[in-house]
Amino acid sequence: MNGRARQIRKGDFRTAAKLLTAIERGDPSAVPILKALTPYTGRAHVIGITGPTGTGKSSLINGLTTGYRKLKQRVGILAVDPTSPISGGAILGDRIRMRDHLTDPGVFIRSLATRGAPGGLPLLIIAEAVHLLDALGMDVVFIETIGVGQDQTAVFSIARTTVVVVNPTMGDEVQLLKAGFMEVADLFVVNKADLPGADTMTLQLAELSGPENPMPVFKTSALRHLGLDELIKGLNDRTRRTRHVKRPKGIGRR
Ligand SMILES: Nc1nc2c(ncn2[C@@H]2O[C@H](COP(=O)(O)OP(=O)(O)OP(=O)(O)O)[C@@H](O)[C@H]2O)c(=O)[nH]1
Ligand SMILES: [Mg+2]
Repeated sequence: MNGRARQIRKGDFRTAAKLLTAIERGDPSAVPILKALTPYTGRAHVIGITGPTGTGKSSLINGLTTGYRKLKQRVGILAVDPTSPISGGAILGDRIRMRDHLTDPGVFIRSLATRGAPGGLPLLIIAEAVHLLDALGMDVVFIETIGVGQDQTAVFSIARTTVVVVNPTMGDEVQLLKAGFMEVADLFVVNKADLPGADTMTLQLAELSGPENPMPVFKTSALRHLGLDELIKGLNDRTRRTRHVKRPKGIGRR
């Protein structure tokens, strides 16, 4: 096996970071390494976290990561920044909200910038980054994206579970449908449930998804650390139902 692929398999973050830079640039030198890693992928629970700007996606990932770490799970986080690559505003913001985990050797955080590409970050880059973090031994990989733009919908085909994060104050359910969130969601989270209106919003969402096959809706407050354990349980239940590949013992662990 290629030396760098071996390093990834051992869980080496520095090699992973370098390879991610190559992936972002579309550097063909990444291809043979990614190919060599293919047999070691398909094990991570890939979770897409999406929803309108400012609903608390990064805060939620931060809180969920704390929970997963307590369960001894390793966590990869890919923050996809569709709009403002160079200002660094969004990237810095995400880093601050995920600061609890910046020095944790069991958490790998990376922002993927579009570098001004129209239509957002190419899906292929996100797919390759997930492939890499999966082979790196991450048990859970979060992909944070904003909204459901035409070009971003496909991200949710990579994720095993897609979580749509909304807020109590957002009201109008028709807007959500129009925005296309219903189609991509596996479960909804009403975050900022410390604010009024969370119960109404939860009911509205449950009704919207239809009585036969109601969509799971979770209420959380990332700010006050409420409802996060229940959400993790909901996510894990999904993994049990959908997981088809088992991670052999000792692989990707440090
Ligand atoms: N009241 C309240 N505020 C929250 C909660 N979660 C996050 N916030 C606040 O909401 C704001 C946005 O949080 P982020 O986590 O950056 O939201 P985001 O969805 O990642 O934002 P973008 O990536 O810019 O779309 C911040 O000021 C958070 O402190 C919550 O549960 N309750
Ligand atoms: Mg964010």
